[in-house]
Amino acid sequence: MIKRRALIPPVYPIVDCTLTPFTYIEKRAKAIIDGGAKIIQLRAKELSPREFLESALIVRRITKGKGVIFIVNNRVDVALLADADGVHLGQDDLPVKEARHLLGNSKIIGYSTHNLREALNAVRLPIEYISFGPIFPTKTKTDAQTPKGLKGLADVRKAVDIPIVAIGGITETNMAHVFKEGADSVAMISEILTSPDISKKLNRLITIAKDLYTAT
Ligand code: TZP
Repeated sequence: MIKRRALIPPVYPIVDCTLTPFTYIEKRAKAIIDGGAKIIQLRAKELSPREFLESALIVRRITKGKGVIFIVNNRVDVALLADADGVHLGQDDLPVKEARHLLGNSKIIGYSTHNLREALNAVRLPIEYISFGPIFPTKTKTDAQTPKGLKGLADVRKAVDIPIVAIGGITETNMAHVFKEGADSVAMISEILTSPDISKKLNRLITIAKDLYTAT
């Protein structure tokens, strides 16, 4: 049994609004939560700020009191207004220190990294976890960098002790390899959102992760 860092649950579903029409956000998020997710991120690159906030308020409502961590992608303002549990910041979003200043210490901040240099820089920042990827090719993020592979992940794992959420092309079939190379959590978009039964899919992913990992 491999040990993992406990703060970020091992399966990290992302509701991405390019794959989820605005009117389906509640249904999809509910299915994810019914499937047993303990964390959920809302990613809405293409929604207007107003629609993003509206969606975030919906996800907050359905996660509230259920022990599900709710993370807003990119936008500190939306995270604050929706009382999310945290924000996930990209390299071009508000700088982490300024975001921490606005969010206070009780909120979670995750930070995207794509190579060893970014990961090493990230560990000095006031964040709870890094994401690293893309691990494998992905169609979901059109401007994604070259896949870093399992070797890229293993190199980062050796270099940093912060929780790593691996992302990019992760599936039910390859997730075991990703955990084996040191990820604490696997973030998935298309594998979950294109599934004909999202709750069952989540349930299966969580069971697989549990068999592989024990929390530390
Ligand atoms: N960041 C790096 S790859 C990616 C993001 C947001 C997209 C991951 O989507 P999928 O469908 O799980 O490959």
